Order: sequence, then C-alpha cells, then structure tokens
Amino acid sequence: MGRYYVTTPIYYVNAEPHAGSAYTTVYADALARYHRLIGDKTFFLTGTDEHGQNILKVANEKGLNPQDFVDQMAQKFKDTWKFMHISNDDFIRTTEPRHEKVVQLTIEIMYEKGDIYLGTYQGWYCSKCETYYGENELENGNCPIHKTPVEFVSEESYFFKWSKYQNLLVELYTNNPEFVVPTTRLNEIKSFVERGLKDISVTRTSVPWGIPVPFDAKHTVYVWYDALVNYISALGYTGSGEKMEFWPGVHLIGKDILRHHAALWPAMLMSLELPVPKRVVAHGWWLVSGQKMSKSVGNIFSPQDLVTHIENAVGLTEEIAVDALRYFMLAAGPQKDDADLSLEALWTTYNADLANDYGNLLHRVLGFMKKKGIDSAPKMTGQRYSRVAAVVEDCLNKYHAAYEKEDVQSALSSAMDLVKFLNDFQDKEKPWTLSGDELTEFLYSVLEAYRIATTMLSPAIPSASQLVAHTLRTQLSLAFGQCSGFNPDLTQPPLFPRYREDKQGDTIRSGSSGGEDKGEAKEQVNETNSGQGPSLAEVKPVVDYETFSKLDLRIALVESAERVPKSDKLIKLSVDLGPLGKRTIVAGIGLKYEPEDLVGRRIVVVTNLQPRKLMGVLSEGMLLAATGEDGLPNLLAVDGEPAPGTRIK
Ligand code: ME8
Repeated sequence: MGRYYVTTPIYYVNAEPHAGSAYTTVYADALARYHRLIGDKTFFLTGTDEHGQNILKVANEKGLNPQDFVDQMAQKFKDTWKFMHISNDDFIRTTEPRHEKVVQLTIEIMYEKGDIYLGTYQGWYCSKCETYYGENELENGNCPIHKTPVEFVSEESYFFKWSKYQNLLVELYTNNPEFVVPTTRLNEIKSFVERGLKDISVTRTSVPWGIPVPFDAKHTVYVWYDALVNYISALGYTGSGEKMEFWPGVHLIGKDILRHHAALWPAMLMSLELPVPKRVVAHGWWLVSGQKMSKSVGNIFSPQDLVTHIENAVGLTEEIAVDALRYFMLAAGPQKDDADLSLEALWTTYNADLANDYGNLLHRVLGFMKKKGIDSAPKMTGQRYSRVAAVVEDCLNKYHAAYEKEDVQSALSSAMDLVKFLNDFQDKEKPWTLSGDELTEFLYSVLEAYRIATTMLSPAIPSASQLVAHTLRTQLSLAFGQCSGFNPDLTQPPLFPRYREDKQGDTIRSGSSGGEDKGEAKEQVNETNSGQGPSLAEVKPVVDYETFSKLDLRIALVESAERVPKSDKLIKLSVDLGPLGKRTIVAGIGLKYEPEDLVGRRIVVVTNLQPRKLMGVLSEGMLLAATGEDGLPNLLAVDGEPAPGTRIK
C-alpha cells in the first residue's frame, strides 16, 4: 500500500467558487478517489487563501470586518465542494492558528539560517494576483495576467534568497523531467529560472491583513509565502526534523500560478531542508467565448447553475447531474490545453460518452434480459469470457499507467475504450442468437466487464457508479471475474438519458449523436423530452452591472400596428419612445397577437441594438417577450403608466 498526498490551490475568498476552482478541485478529487480505490493511504487537501491586500479591500467594500468576511466566504467554498461530492480529508484556512503558527515558524527558521534578510522593495505590483513583476514582464505597462495597471511599490521589506536556489532548481528540472507536467510547462519554468532569479520580497509593511512577522512586528508575511506554506501546515509541520507522514505531495494548479509552485515553493522547501513536491501538475484554463473564465473578466459559470441546467434538461437527480458535470469537466476540461466551457461542449461529451456509450450499454443488456425473461447470469467462463478478460486487462493497464501520471483524461478514455469494446462485442455476438450456457457466459462477461468499467469511472462519477452497483446488485472492484454472478434489478430507468435540444431547436446539436450510428443500440436509448428543459441559451455566464447597463431598455407606447405583408409572424409597430422620438419595430408576435390588440399598450424595448431589416422593413429596436410552453410569445406587461421613453433598470 502506497501513500498519496494531493492538493488543490487554496482559493482566494474575494470571489465565490466557480467552474475554474471547481475544475481543479474535481480533478484532485478524482485522483484522491483513485488512490483510495487502489488501497493507497490518501490525504486530499484543499482550502482557502484568506489574507492580503485584495481580500481586505473586498471586505472593506462590503463594509465587513475581514474575519467575518473570510468566515462567510470559506463556508461557501466548503458548501460548494460538498455539493460537488468532493472527498477532501482536510480544509485548511490561512487565518487558522494552526496555519499561522507554521508560517511564523518557517520564516523564523529561514531568517535564522540567513535565507531571509532586510532590504528595500521597489517594483511593479499587481494586487489582483498579489504578485510582483519585472518591468520587462509587463504588457504595455499592465499585469501580464490581468491586463490591468500595476502599481509602483517602494518599501522596506524582508527578502527570501531565491537566487541562491537557482542552480538547484535547474538541476531539479533536469534530473526530474516529470517534476512538472505537462512538459511544455516544465520547459516554461526551466527557462524562467535559467533567465535568472532575483531575491523575492516576502513581507509587507503596508498590508495589515496578514500574519505578523515574528522577528519584526512592523511587517506582515507576503500573501503568497503565507499561502504556499498551507501544504505543510495542514500536515502539522513542527520544524523538528520529524517526518510528515504524507509529504511530499502532488500539487494540482492552473498554469497561472506555475511560477509560485514550481520555482518559489521548491526553493522555500530547499531552504527548510524538506523534500520538494512529488509533482506539480499545471492545467490550462476554461475559456468562455475564447476568453479566460475569471472573476475579474466577470464571465463566470457557477457549478450550481450548471448542475441545475443538467438536472432540468435531462431530468436527472441532483446527485447524478453533479456526476455528469464532473465527467464533462474531467473528460473535456483544460487538462493540457485550454478548453471551451460551453453548454454545447457539455452536451456533446455527455451524449457521446455518458448517454450513447456508457449509459446505453447497461440499458441494452438489461433490456435484453427483461425481454427474454432472464433474471440472472451466474459466472460462466469460456472463450468469450477470456476474450473479454484480455480486453479488460489491457484497458486496466492503460488506466493505471494514466493515473500514475495524474492523467485523468487518458484514464477516462481507457474506461470508455472498454465500454466501446463491450458495445461492439454485443453487436458482433448477437446475443439474441445465443442460448443456454453460451448466452449465460455472454451476459456474465459483459456485465462483469461493465462492473469493472464502472469501477474505473467511479473516481469521476462516484454517485452514478454506486447507482450502477445497486442496479447490478454487486460491489465495485477492479478484479475481473470476482463477482460470482448477477441478478440485476431490471426495472431501473436509463442512467444517463440522452440530451436533445429543445423543440424550437428541431435538430440535435453537433456531436450529440455521438458521431456513431449504433443501429439497434440507438433505438433503445430513452430520449428525454427535453422540450421541457431550458434551451442552451438559458444558462449564461454572470456579467457585471457595467455590462448589463450597456443595454438601453425603455418603455415604449405602441401608436399603430399592422401586419407585414406575406408574413404570419411579423407585425410592424410604430412606437413612441419619448425623448428618443418615434421608431419602427418589427416583431415576430403575429401568431399570438392581432395588430389592434397592441395599439395603446406599453411594451419593453431594447433601443440600442443594431437596426435589422426583417422582410424588407427596417426594425429599429427589439421588444421583449417570453416564449410560453406553446411556443408562442407573451409580451412583458408594464405596471402603471410610466411615460414613453422611461429607462428600465
Ligand atoms: O491563485 N480555468 O487563488 P485563485 C481553470 N490563492 N482553472 C481556473 C480558472 C479557469 N478559468 N480560473 C481559476 C490563487 N482556476 C491563490 C493560490 S495556492 C498556494 C494559492 C483555478 O482563487 C486554477 O486552479 O485565484 C487556478 O490555479 C486557481 O483557480 C486560482 O485560484
């Protein structure tokens, strides 16, 4: 039995958890669950980063005492991780005494050793990433990550002798080519260190919301120094040379914080004479419409909104919808390269892997048994069993090798390869032509391999895999042939019903057919009536008020209305917009409203959309309406009689 320690970054509490922090956390969770599955003694740590100028600023803006503010926010992270079925063993907060004590201890050890000294800091500082940048690193004078202005800071500060560790770091990267994965990130950090390290300021005199420096009360510890220490403070580091049970660990991070984890933190550990991390795994970013999803851009998806969308769209329970989101994140997320976070991408992966391949396989086998009146499949071995066993072994070897490298995406592919093989196997073996022992052997082999595939997927979809175990009335494990036979529950509905775009959309989105025509298999997929669910457009990223306020929404009074010739749908309205004058608006409301119903009504209009020609008539605004269950528009009603042109906010 091995030991495995995995961490996520500790997240800043100046914004709520979102799909970015959820990605790293779900990724770490899958790694931890895998290691528990294979019997490793596992410790999975996540937490929150609660000090620093930025947090203090947000607390002040909210009129809260910083401790109250961070308490509230830390709870939101805990709640979100619980919601996402995260199995962390500990949750460290940097304002906890157990952490503060270790930060003070480490800085004292390094100071006494001469690795920390007093100097003056002068340089460019981005308060959003709480990081100093050299002049040459700025982009047009802005932070290279946030693209916002940096400030020039000059103050007395203690420095860490980062430069002293430059050669040791280069040696580390050279001798351990997998210290940082993927390799592109290793190369990136190696060349950063080779370009030359400057000693780094690790204390501030201007930030009261921080841990006091034990040997100089004017200073507080720089938030990044403070934060990195969490990885050992949670393990109860004492400084006595006593070994920490789980150290060293694997750090999962986004590529934005590579430098801190792969160059600064190992140097700090070298100074403390502790082993460097086992590995730093740096993933890419979720992009929304081509831009990094981030709180500063304001284009954030929350995991809760995404789960609600999935629940409604395919009628899953919350538990299983969480798994669908987890699977999408892990299989199609930014493990190596940046990835697109969109509902279209989500449903493509969901339909191809979970609905058409994984969910449907079980549905096919159990449906077949039900139809034939077979209720059990005792263990039966033979040539079919051996063929399946060989494929299971091959997929398992690839699966373990992938997890050894923290490559969850490849691990999931090897589980899906097994599922695909079983779907093909069923097509080729034509079970409806088999009988007696041959049929029993077929059913046992497929269900047993399905049990293994489910176990392989269980770190990613823990609730759905338990549901399958329940349906098969079996236990999950990775040992093929261990189950003595199956007596499944044949009444379960399909696990992952297929997503179909809402009825207005008519067609199924690209990729949603899984790209494969499985003939009989396809027939058996239970498609949900997702006409009931929200359309793809319904869950949109959060925007800030500034973005919203770019729309000019106003009250308009309809003065006249007539049908657009040759169109059932279009009505041409002449509206009074008060100070904006009179305008023509063409609206697709003719199936529901008669022109005479509209005259004299107050409606809501977006006045600053690009004018558009509809059936040859220029429309200079758009009225707002909500489509009902019958597919017909319902105009928004206005209470009272606000003057035409009144702004809506
Ligand atoms: O950096 N795509 O905290 P943070 C993928 N407190 N992952 C994303 C993402 C995106 N668009 N946006 C954020 C900090 N992340 C420090 C860490 S650790 C000692 C201190 C994830 O709240 C990703 O893991 O800004 C990234 O590294 C982390 O959130 C940054 O979180």
